[in-house]
Amino acid sequence: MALWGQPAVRALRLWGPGVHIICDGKGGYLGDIGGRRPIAFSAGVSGIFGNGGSSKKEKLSLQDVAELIRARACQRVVVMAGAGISTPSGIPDFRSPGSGYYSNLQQYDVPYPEAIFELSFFLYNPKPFLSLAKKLYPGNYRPNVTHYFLRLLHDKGQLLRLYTQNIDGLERASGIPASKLVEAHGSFASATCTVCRATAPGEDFWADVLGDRVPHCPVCGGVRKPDIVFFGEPLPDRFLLHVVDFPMADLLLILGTSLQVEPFASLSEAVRSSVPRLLMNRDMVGSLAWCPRSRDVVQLGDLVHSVERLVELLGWTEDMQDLVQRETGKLPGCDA
Ligand code: CNA
Repeated sequence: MALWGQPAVRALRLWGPGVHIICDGKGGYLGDIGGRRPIAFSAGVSGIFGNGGSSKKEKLSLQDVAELIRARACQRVVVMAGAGISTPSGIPDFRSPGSGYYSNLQQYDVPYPEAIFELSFFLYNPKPFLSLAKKLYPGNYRPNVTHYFLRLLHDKGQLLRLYTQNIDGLERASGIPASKLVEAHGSFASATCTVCRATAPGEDFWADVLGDRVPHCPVCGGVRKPDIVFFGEPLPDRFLLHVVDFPMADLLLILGTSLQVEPFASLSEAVRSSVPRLLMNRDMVGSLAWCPRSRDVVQLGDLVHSVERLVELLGWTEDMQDLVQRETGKLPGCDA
């Protein structure tokens, strides 16, 4: 699927508000100030919402979005998710003041926050990353209402794809099939030797990490790194699915992300300008703040409350309760 050259999907995991994207005020990209051209998104398909560019449209509310989903006017929902969907499961995000990783660096022996996801630092001292990894061991945390809402969207046949920046595996744990997921920043499902590139299943990596050993390659002795995308590394090939998914989407949900990491963040601009974008986050972020569109809906505040409100408006509360009960019973260490 060589639609884009490798450099187009290099991970530019920016940690500050350093990306300045120029848009034309109608939701279209013109370029970015840094000279790095964002991915050229196609916006040609005309869908149920017309061509979107010029006609005046009513402002949408959360209730309107719920109605579009409930009436199945939106059947190809694309989701962009970030660390904020997993904070209610107990996994800290990066940027939340007080609880986020940035505020708690003293736990890790790193000279600056980015170091934990830098290959050169990992080769010098893999322990800080490995201790972070150990905390994310599958089974330590459980999916929460947001993960199960996305699973329900899939069960209803309306989830086109879930793009996540998270590396905690909770989307998989909620029962969303791998075919519906793009784990844009990789996962712990496999590991690769940093020297000879030999790959291994994630279980081998976990055995070492849980035993507080640095994982080494049995072939050449190099350090093994799980297939998590570090700064400057290419994103997984599946990320290229955005080229077909985003132009086809009829609704974009953006959940629990600061939209500060590229190229992921720019996907928020990749849906057609007529397509509603619903942001549910604690604060206003990214292109929805600096390049808003007429069909944007913003629901600020705690994600669990927002999702519960949406589920209620959808009339899916009972379905959710059934799903959560069924699924939590399947998770390890749960007697239900
Ligand atoms: P981030 O930059 O930390 O932003 C998280 C966003 O979510 C912020 O805007 C928060 O205000 C918001 N948020 C947090 N909790 C809630 C809540 N309960 N309700 C509403 N909003 C909330 O994280 P991003 O995902 O945007 O940044 C991308 C990085 C974070 C990726 O490279 C990830 O690999 C990395 N990360 C992942 C995890 C994980 O896998 N769970 C944890 C920490 C960091």
